[in-house]
Amino acid sequence: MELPKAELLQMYKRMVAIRAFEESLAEAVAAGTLPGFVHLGVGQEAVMVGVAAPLRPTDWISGTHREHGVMIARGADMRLMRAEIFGKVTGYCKGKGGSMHLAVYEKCAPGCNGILGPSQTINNGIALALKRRGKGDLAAVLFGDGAAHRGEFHEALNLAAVWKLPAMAICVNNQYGISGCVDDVCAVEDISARAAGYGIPGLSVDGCDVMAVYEAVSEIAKSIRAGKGPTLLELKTCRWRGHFEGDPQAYRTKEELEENRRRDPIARFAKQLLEQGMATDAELQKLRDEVERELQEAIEFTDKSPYPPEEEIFTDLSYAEGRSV
Ligand SMILES: Cc1ncc(C[n+]2csc(CCOP(=O)(O)OP(=O)(O)O)c2C)c(N)n1
Ligand SMILES: [Mg+2]
Repeated sequence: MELPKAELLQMYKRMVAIRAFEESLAEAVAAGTLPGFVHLGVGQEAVMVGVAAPLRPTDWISGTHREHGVMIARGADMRLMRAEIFGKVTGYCKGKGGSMHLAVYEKCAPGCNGILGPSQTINNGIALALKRRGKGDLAAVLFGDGAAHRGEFHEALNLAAVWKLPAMAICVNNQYGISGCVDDVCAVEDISARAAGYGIPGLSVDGCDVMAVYEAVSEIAKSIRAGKGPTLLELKTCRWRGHFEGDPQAYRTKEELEENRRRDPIARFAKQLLEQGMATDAELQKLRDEVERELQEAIEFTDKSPYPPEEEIFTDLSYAEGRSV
């Protein structure tokens, strides 16, 4: 698929930004300055950018506990993202969402979700609202391979299929649900094969190849906008870090981790851009430098920002108040 150079470079920059942002969070956890559970999507950048880039700004994208990157892929401001994750009042949710409930409504990204399963049923609600609005927008939801074994996965797919909802169900198969390897808990080779049980198309794609993801999502979006209902897309990828920061990963070998790094989606995309003459080394370096500067600004912005005042502890806690698609 041929895309304009500016779009390709923006995709590269966003992949680099996601990794830099996530790695800076890992450093903060290690330094003890970021408390709580943080699940990072390092290694999964092609999923986030490949899904977000071909969709319209008015399409909705939601995720689970590992999807900060999707919001960066949608163009969210890293300063407000980082401030939110650090619980600062300047964050996207005034510091009350944190990592696992981060939401960026202005980018139609209703957020992460710490409970496995409901993100798909919530997404059906968004898709139903979009269908009724009738402007051809769709709702995409990312969830893990582990979540694909939950009841909500099946219930949500069935309802979306029966009601022909404009819902794109995207299973991010990073091969693990915490410490359980997918091969030990799943009897099918491709999770996308489950789509057949609901009479909808299913497709598995290399989730480390951003262009392959882009193409698959573009095609599925066309089918959904033509009123054909949902598709189940499985993106096979790998997470480079532990399930959460601090996870000793005793359940996998060093060799496996090294093999994952060989599938590096960012290095692969850079190679494609260089080989196809779409970018020079100097252009890619410039983008990496810009990301570094923007990240430093985000760190300074967060450090200088205050925590929410105590008297606001009970405000802004309603999920739905004042919100609609
Ligand atoms: C309903 C529910 N059960 C259990 C958990 C605990 N839990 C958090 S993440 C996780 C594994 C998730 O695996 P997967 O869906 O593959 O996503 P990944 O962490 O690989 O991104 C589990 C079991 C939870 N959050 N919600
Ligand atoms: Mg997983």
